[in-house]
Amino acid sequence: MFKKAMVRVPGENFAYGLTTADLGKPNYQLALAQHSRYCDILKSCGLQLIVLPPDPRFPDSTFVEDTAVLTDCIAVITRPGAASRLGEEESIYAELLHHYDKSCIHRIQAPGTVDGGDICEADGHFFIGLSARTNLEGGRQLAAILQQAGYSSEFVDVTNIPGILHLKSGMAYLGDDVLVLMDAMADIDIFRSYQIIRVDEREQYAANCIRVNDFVVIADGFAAFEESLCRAGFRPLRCPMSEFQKMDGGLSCLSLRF
Ligand code: CIR
Repeated sequence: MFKKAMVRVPGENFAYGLTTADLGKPNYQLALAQHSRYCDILKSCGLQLIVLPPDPRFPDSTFVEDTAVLTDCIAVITRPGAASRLGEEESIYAELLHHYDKSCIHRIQAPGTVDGGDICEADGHFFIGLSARTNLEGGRQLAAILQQAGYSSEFVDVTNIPGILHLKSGMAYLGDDVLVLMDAMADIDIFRSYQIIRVDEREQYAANCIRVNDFVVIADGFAAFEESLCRAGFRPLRCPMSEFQKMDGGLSCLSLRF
């Protein structure tokens, strides 16, 4: 069960962040409205929200997930893999000091890089995506920190999977051994022991969803995926995400849940 989530309100320069999506420029007012809806949904799942103000130094800083990996007993402050995002993690570290004992907060060191979007936890086992943002050195540091804390992990190389920025752009863990996997990842051997909900290529963006206590928060507009979730016994809640999708962001990136 998650109790809290940390989010950061998008800043006015949000549209100047990094993106590869060819979906046009986001509308700031609509992004604020969608962010506010996202916060309301998390609250309706029972979470207490920690809402950080915009950080105009970093246009991508609303995507807080990339700055930390949180577990029940430790926090790992990452070292974001994009030069323009390096430094976002400092204010998250300062905030996490209110929630974790300082001795339980670890840090990825240079030359390692890790983006939280590459890390997918499945009940104490961590899939660590190696991507354009998370390098092998960063992955190894994270694996060692996790191992010391009693968690297991394994690497998933996603560098050659087209159309995804991070591991979790293409997958999610829903609990009870159920994985959501985009079509291009559904046959990776590492995932064979899980029950798989496969996301059709046309609905690929929907693969980034989040299990929050009794619900699964999904992006609005992906009817076939929503139907598969209901059939598998999950309770989906839809959130409009168009403006974040334009900046390569998904549902998981908008919060740190713990
Ligand atoms: C970036 O390129 O870093 C941001 N525009 C999007 C980050 C999305 N984060 C995530 O998937 N965890």
